[in-house]
Amino acid sequence: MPSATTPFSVESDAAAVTRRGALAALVGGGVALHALSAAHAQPAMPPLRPLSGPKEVTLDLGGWDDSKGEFVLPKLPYDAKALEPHIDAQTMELHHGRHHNNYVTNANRALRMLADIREGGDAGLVRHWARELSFNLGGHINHSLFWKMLAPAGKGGGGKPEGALATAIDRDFGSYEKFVAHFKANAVQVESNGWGWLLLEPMSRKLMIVQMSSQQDRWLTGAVPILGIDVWEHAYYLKYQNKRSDYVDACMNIINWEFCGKLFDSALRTD
Ligand code: MN3
Repeated sequence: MPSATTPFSVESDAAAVTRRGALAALVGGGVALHALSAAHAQPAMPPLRPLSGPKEVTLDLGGWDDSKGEFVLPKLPYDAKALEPHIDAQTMELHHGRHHNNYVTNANRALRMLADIREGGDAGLVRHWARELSFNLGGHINHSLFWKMLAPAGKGGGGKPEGALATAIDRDFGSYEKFVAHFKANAVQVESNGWGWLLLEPMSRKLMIVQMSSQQDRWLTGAVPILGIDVWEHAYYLKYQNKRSDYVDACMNIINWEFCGKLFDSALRTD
């Protein structure tokens, strides 16, 4: 296993072409990755579906109540203590029940305030409430995804990605081990509060690892989230104090790769 300080190799142009061709084949029908070469012409890339498209995955986060017309706190998909010893029950209860709940409450409030402004309120406050909406709704979406991106170890959590996501990780990062080293180093090195993300970048259709500051800053328009780790101190401080790297290591034992794989598959689907 490479350490977090392992330098990341730069692939050759030929390798890059091979890898792009491989994803095209992946999309088109699942041709084996190793059977492709740089000499193959690239088929036209089908357009990405929007994030809201695949109903069975992205609309099933439980964060919106259509009858109320407002955002709601989704239930945890497991008991608060189910992620122990990697994440302790008290952290989960506070993180979900207070922090996440605050994002929901404040996102709804921002929407109400913006509606009031449209009915004659102070238009000069749009900037303030737009910022509040962006931050709090970002927090709501991030956490709604995060709970589902984790699962109890041995009960959906842990192991390795499979299927198309595993193939794309090998293509874009060289190997699963190189991906993990890069992903962990990225999350550990987020400055102050934020997130480390694996995403599908919509123009290149490649997997990329990026950082998010706060709950939304530095995000890429159109990016499809595949895996995110919350590295705000509230996510780990009770158990790990300032040892963020230990927390990130622990998280890798409880990743729900099946859910992450569904996000990836849905992003690739063109029907
Ligand atoms: Mn959080």
